[in-house]
Amino acid sequence: MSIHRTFETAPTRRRRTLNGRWAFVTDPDDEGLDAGYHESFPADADRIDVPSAWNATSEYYDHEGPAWYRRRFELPTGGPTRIAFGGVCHDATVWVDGDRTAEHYGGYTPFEAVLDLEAGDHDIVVRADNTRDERSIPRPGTDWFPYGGITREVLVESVPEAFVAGIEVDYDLDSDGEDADLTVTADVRSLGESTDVEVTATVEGARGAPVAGSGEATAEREVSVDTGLTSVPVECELAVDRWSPDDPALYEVRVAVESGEARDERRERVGFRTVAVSDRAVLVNGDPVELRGVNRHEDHPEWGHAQPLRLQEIDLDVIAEAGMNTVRTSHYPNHPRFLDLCDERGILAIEEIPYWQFDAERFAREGVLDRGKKTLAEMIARDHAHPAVVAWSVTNECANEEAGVVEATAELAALARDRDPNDRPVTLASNNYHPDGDGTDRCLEHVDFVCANAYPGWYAEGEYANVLAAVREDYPDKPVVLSEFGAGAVAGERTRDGAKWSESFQADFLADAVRTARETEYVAGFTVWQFCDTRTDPRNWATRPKTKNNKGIVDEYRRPKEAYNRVRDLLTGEEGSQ
Ligand code: ADA
Repeated sequence: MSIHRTFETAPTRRRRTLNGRWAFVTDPDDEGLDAGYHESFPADADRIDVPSAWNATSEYYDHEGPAWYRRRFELPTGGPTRIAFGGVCHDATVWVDGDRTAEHYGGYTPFEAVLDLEAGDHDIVVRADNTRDERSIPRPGTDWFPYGGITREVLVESVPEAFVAGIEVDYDLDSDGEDADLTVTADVRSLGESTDVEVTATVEGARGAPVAGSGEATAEREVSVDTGLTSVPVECELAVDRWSPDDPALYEVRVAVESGEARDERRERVGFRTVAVSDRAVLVNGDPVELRGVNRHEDHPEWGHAQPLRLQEIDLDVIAEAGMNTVRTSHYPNHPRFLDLCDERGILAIEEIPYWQFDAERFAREGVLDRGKKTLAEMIARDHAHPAVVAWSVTNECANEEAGVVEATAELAALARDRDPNDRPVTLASNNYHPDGDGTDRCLEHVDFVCANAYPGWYAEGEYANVLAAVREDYPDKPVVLSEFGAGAVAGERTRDGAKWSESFQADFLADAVRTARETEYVAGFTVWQFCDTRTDPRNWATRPKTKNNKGIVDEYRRPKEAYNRVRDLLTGEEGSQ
């Protein structure tokens, strides 16, 4: 298994990770560029782990701004070398041996550089910047903590002159879902002159997955590729076992590029299923599936965004044990290994990009829409093969009553549809129907189902039933997911009368809202705000007890609150049985 996924992704490549200790220095006055840290790194630098989030350490707990990383690595043989970053929060610049080799904006999606390097020692320097300003995504003032750092894995691997730079998996299932027509598109990147390559795509049951599908197919093509990227579609057909939440059958797609003696192979994993919507439900393989779930941040006091595999597994255990089947990855693309685990366990995911509470003025600033579009395209390119991902969410609680936001939303929704070969539904989270909201939400015209965020009874007076009815009145043909609802509870706070901030207040509140959602026929499901207590920013959220968003149904260390047990009993049918 690869370190960054739950399956092997590039078996032919000599690969190593650059995870481990790097030299590290913060740069609060942003002097490093002028001082040339990429050429002469400060001698008194500290050391830090990669991957990690510097804001999850006591030394750099509050640092917002640039910071610099450096390490050496040794290559046993020279040649084309791919250096891949899983995620650097949020603005990254990379130098190798003093040369600027990569830049990337957006902390939650990957990027890479391919260089021709000689055998021997090399020096890599990264500048990571988590400054939030008028053009940043996320924006300043988020009610969550955009940790800084190299928060996901760094890989270095040798590749041949012609190699698989990317894989797109597009398929159609026949009407009874037993046969799949597949187009596997290999993005072949060639560093040399025009050359002939043979591209082979093989599909077969995923080794090592809890449920491996049966049936297999292979197809190949010979093509001539020029220097740069060439997309090579390879088509095949096979009889398949469908993926479903109850029976999550997975397949491995192996793409090999051969040129002379050289062979490169890269793998992706896929599950065959359809996703669509009716006027009241999300349909997986044509059947309505009640979405029962949580909103989950990649947050933990020790790790922040840089979550180890074990924590990802624990979180999914906790979610599944509550009788839940859905995660909204509020509010950004999650680690792809977390989505691998969702695929394996039959947990559904709604994946989002970090347009959190943007208004038209912010969208209109130079580069802001392009940055978000790039993140959306990168997320879809990275995650479209995951059967668990059932929808793309393009915004959260933006000022949807403003014309500029409606225009931006239309562009984002169109881009998601254009880029996703599997035609998933597109959604967004609207709070216009919150009792204090602005009413009719025209952005929702551009999505397939409505995600409604509302906190009646917490931030405002009101009833969930009325919020849902107001959405339905405007969009009678679209299913509604109650995508955020919740109440704060300080873990351990118990009062005789169940006062606000106590665990019992939260438990009663959530049980009522979940019942209302489940009793409303056009409601396709619900995702509780939120899975665990999360860090927030005292500068903006001084009113949050313990500087946390305390609406978790488990605390920050995943210890269940009363609400967790209550919701679990509701969903697993044990409520009232004691
Ligand atoms: C919003 C927002 C969440 C969180 C929540 C809350 O709905 O989308 O990120 O801030 O409110 O707890 O108030």
